[in-house]
Amino acid sequence: MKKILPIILSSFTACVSVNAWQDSFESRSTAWESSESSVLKLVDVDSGAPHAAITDGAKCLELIGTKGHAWNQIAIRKDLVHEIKAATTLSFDVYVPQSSLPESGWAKLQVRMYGGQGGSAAFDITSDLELDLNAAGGKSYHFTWDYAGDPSFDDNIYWAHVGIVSIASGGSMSPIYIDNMEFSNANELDAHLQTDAFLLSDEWSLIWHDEFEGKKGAAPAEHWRPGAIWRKDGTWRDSTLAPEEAYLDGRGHLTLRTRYENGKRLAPYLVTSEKGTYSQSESVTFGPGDEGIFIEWRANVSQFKAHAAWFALWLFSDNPYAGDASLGSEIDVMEYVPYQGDDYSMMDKFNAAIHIKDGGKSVKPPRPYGLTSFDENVWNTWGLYWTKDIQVYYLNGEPFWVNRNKDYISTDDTHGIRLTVEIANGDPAKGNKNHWGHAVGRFEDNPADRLPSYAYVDYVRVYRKNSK
Ligand SMILES: [Ca+2]
Ligand SMILES: [Ca+2]
Repeated sequence: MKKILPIILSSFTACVSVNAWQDSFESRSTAWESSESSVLKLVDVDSGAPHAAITDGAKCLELIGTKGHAWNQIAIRKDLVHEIKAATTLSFDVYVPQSSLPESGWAKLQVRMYGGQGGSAAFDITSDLELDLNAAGGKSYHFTWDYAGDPSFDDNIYWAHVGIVSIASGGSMSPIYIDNMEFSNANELDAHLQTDAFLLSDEWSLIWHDEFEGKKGAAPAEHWRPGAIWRKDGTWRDSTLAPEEAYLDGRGHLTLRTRYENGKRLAPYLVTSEKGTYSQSESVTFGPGDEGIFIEWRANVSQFKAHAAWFALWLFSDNPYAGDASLGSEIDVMEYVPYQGDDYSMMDKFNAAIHIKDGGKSVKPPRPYGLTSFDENVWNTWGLYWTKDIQVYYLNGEPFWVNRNKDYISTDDTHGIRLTVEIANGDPAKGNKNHWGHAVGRFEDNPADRLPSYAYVDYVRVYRKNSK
């Protein structure tokens, strides 16, 4: 996770349904405005557009830079604030003839979005499309930008502009062609997935669950095994692994306690599988299978407030970081990282993400920092609907993230379930910040009202759609 700056989270509704906005540049005029150094035209093949430039209908938008500038703002629109606020993603098709590009160096198209309430912009973000100078004749591109996921994006705005800029290391870049522009909402969903009520149908069966019933103080069932064992020294990050800190409360809940005792930062870390540690017969693992699966956790973090610790509900495969989701992934359904600083609070937000490469790019919900707001004082239910094509992440029965990026959707069935507390002290050399970017200081310096901290789990349930 990147450094967290003071943020104002938008009042994002979990399940938004809007009609996608589309412009195919078919009408006589366009609301795109040229600059003093550009000319915009709606063109068809008869008026000189390359066939490949028209991807929808009969016309496209031709952008001509009239000056030889390496940097050229060639088009701007000022009337899309409603569409920008309602959607999460901007996409369009681009065609660039090779003759439009410099012979050497580099060239890119930059899309810029900025907006605010009053005179000055509250945010100003860009996304670049690198162009291939060596594509013989020319090349088609599809530009997609999940701008709502940019940490700086703010939808609490009254105006917004979208600009298209051409930038080349030398010479000019003209003409280029654009078609099939769309604002879409990545969270739009089929009606039957807009709540988790489909689980009640007889098409779904509960295939595995733990309700955490049992005597007060008892250890959880054996399928919850100590994890992070590969280090062989009983530690993980800055914690001492302490499976005995996970116990039943006698009222149907699993308690995960973390505390500072005898110089040790005790933290429980429970897994249903861990490659290299547990055999297949000792492991319980899941994946989308052929029909899809739904995994549900009910948890409570109202007593989990220790800075430098975090609690997570997640899945981890045998082979999570191959860079190929078909081989497995890390699926963080919720990570709660309590922190209250002078500038911002993380107390009522959780993180979700999918990782397929250690230290590599991850995908997150399309909102600033991938963080979702929730009521941290009550019980909440997190759910993951997972097929080979889509993952829908639910909070209290409503989607908070729809992931259709198949590059990150694991089709592998070796994912174990994890209920973990991890501890990482802030680094004094980096302003006492942990690797999440929060100035958490040291776990052991938490005041008495935050230590011990407790996370509670009411149940973990796994449903599978019945075979047809
Ligand atoms: Ca068109
Ligand atoms: Ca229970």
